[in-house]
Amino acid sequence: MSKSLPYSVKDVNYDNAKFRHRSPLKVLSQSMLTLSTKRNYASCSTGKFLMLILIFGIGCLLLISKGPNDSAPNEKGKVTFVGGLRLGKLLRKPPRLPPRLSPDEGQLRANGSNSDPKWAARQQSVKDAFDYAWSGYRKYAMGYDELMPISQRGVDGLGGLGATVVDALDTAMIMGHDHIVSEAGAWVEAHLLERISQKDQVNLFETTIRVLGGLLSAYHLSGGDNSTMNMTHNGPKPAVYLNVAKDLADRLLSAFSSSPTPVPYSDVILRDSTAHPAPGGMSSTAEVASVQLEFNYLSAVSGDPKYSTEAMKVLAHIKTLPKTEGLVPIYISPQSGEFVGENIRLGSRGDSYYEYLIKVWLQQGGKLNSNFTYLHDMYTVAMKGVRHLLVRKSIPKGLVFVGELPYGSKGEFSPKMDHLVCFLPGTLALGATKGLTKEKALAENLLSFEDLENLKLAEELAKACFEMYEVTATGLAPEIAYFHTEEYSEDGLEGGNKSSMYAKDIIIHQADRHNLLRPETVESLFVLYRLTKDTKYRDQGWQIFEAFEKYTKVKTGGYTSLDDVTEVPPLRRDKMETFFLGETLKYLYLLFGDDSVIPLDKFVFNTEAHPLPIKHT
Ligand code: DMJ
Repeated sequence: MSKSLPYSVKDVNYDNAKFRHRSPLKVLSQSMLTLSTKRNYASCSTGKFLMLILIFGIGCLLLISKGPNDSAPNEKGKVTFVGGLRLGKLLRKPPRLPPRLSPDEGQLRANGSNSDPKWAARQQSVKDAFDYAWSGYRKYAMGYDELMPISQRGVDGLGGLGATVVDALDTAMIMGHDHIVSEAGAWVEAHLLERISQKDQVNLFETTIRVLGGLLSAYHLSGGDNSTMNMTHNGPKPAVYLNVAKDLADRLLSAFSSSPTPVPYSDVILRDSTAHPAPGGMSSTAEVASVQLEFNYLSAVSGDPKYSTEAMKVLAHIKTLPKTEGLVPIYISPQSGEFVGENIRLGSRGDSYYEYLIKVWLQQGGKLNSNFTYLHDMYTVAMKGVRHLLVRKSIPKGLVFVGELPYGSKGEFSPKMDHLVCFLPGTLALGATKGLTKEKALAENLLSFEDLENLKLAEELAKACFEMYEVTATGLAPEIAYFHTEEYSEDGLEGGNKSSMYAKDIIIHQADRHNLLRPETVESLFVLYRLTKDTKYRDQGWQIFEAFEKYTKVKTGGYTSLDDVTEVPPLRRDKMETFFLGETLKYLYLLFGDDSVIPLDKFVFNTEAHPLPIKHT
């Protein structure tokens, strides 16, 4: 099937065709007619002389144009002229040029994936899946934190702030689901302030990344902050989102003010704005170091520096603590301000510490020699530490993975990789090119040795993350995988897809076979596709999406987590996590769509996939 031409090209062909078929005879007669209307002019002697020259010239041209070797029949048997002068050309007006796209617009359409019907259709499938997920939630669980799709009811697993509503809101805006923006926005406007003032205990980190982050993104995408990219005209005014965000953050600040050190407590009682440590007293390193994007942006748009000041003290404090080649233990004490234990990993409780080092630096303008350069330095050292201490290759097929050091760098290496670690390929690529395409960054000589190493590792790790899906019977990744190495092997714990060439490389323990609809791999595929333009990342994302559709979609509404991805049909759990709408489907939608939507050199995504604008300095 022939593709329809862009408007500008169609118009050029049309204009040229208009002049192509005028015969020389027609041209001559039209010229004489024109001359005859100018008799007065021809009656003076200069006029007669000019007219003679003109007639002589026309005669010569006609003779030349009828030479036998100088013509060729066109497809309709008429004569057109090849090589010789065409009389018509001399006498006609220049063709009217069609309207042209500006270079930027032209570029956008040329690269825009939505001009490719295959990816446009796939993007639409993700949009439909989001609608299906939302409809199930709205039907059985509206206002609860999460949907239990099998039991067809809601559950408050995150403190009762309607976390799915807020996590889903900006995804609906980005996808152009106006009715969902209206429903979710109306719920926020009608209920959220009241909920915040009445609820009991919430976790500082989870509430910041999902609820505060979701509100701030919704504020920006709906036109707040003088945003030029108003993505929606539905739902409440941006100021509504900002007011709720401020009220929530004011209460969350008690986690910082109650602590004797710059390290915040992990839990907040919303209704009386008090805070306390988690049972056991420790905070997770990732949790205390992954609230800064949100608090910084809130300070920027509210004009009140207190949010940013408190949050940034944590990172400035961690800068002073001893580390292992930039790597940090997963626990930190709000009482002493020191790290606790030696367990180093980029999975749970460690992951987004590393993510926010580079993203906060990017958010603040991404400049070396600024007040935030220390974050870039900490990130650079840490990634060098990852490459030196945590990266290994599996056997027999050589997948590159990131393991753990549960007893520090002097203890034994564990070839265990949480699915959560799959955020790292995306973060490594983003940190290397700073959101530019690899092609542009290379052409402008912007990549250091470290950047190139990190980019290479990003692509290798993305492969291991994808193979964690490919190796199972369902095509969905387990929560945790172990990798077969010279030192570590276990038999009989394969993923169930015998045709995978990595069946022997990846080991899945019985207790780790669940899938929570997590986003990290598709997040990295999205970032890598944007930055490298390698279409394999889109293909892999589509394969993962199809597996979600096949095995996690619940007939009565919503999607569910699974208990065992190594068996078909898989045992199901009964929970649709908020991040399936906030992150997983958003990243898939963006992966199949146009690069101009939320460009990576203008936005950073918080760790729950809520985009926040990069500060212009
Ligand atoms: C999300 O809440 C965030 O991405 C967080 O940083 C890690 N875990 C989940 C998704 O898996």
